[in-house]
Amino acid sequence: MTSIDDLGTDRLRDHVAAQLTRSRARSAALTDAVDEHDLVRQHSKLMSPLVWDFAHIGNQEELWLVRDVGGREPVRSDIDELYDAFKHSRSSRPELPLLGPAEARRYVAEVRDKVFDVLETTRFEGRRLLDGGFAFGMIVQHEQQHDETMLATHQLRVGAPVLDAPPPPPGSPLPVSEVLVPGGYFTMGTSTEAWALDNERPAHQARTDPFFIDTAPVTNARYAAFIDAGGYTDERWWSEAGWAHVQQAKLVAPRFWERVGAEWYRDRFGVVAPVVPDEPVVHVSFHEAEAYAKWAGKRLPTEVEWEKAARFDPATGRSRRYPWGDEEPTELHANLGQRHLQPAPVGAYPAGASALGVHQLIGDVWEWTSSDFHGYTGFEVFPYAEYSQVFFGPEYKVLRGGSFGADPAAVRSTFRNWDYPIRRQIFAGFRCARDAEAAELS
Ligand code: AVJ
Ligand code: FE
Repeated sequence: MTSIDDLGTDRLRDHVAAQLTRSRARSAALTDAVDEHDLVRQHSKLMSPLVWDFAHIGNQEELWLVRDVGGREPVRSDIDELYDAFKHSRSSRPELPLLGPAEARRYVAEVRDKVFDVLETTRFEGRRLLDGGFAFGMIVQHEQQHDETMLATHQLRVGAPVLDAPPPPPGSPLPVSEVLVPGGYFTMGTSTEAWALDNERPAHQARTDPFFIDTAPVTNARYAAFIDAGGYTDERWWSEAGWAHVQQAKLVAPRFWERVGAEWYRDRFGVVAPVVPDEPVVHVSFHEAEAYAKWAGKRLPTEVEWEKAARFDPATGRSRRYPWGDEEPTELHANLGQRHLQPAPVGAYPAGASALGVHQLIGDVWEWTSSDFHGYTGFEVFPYAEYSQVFFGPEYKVLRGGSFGADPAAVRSTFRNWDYPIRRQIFAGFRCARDAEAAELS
């Protein structure tokens, strides 16, 4: 498809239905893969039990699509409080009187039945919530975001592997390791993308100085060189907060890495194997990313720089929807949607490169930026403050680009993710940038 704005009502309805169905198949696969005990137990204090995510997906869908858009009676108003993410911390959720697996499955199916009924009769107009099918798009993205969270829970789960996927395409060396991004203004954010969330809006002019950005995310081989150079025990590379954290948490390597003799191994969804040198490093915190960059004589990009490298086309001066152009991602453009259960090696997606020649910006690993999470000038809460506004502030860092576990419906070049700088259970890596010296500007 091209853009949601170009679809007629019937085709938009079909598109929504297909996205809802595709998302539910993923949620079902992630929850059907384990037994009932694994669904209700806590695999990590950082995560909810899988059965909480699953019923929460259904509850959000009920709140927005059955009750608000559809104006229907509640399916179950008695459970709203249990599945309100602001009422109970993740670590306390296993203690709650949650719906059991069978009950949760019945509940989400009943909600979905009603949603298809609402979808049949909804015209996509008259309310901002309905423009371009936004409310449905928001719920599709919400389900996919929780599916990525459930995938991270699977990564933390101990036991025999239950997930499987083919390997990603092979890599190939890139001709250059960094490219120059010209200074000046470009269009950042969006006011037109129908399913863009509030924090991506509005489109605005943003300026950068000229800078260099790496053509690929930092690889395991490069990251291992930082470890071997004593990076984790050298205070020079760390911010004050990063240094305090690395010592207190006794960090020595990315999460899920273990040294066996002279070699690094990693545990990925229960499969232990040697770390592959040319894959992007994953499961590092912002602090580790920042320390690596300093050690390498570089820095993290700001999110303005990241988006400019991803979207700016110097030939036309306009910003693209995706690095490769305006078309939706295909399997040739990016490693998304859990098609592969790992980041792809550097150079695996030549068709996904940006106009400036930057690779793998979308998919593979979320990329830490140096930016705090704030609303753009002109930001307006829509449709609820608890999606992004309540998280604005210096305690969260912005991540960009999506991971192998992020669905195409939930990733765009304008999409903004955020997390605490110490978090490592998400599928996060990074790439480096640096200022351009006057002598480098021809
Ligand atoms: C955008 C990934 C930070 O999972 O906390 C899910 C998305 N918001 N339910 C999160 C979200 C409400 C959010 N992130
Ligand atoms: Fe949620």
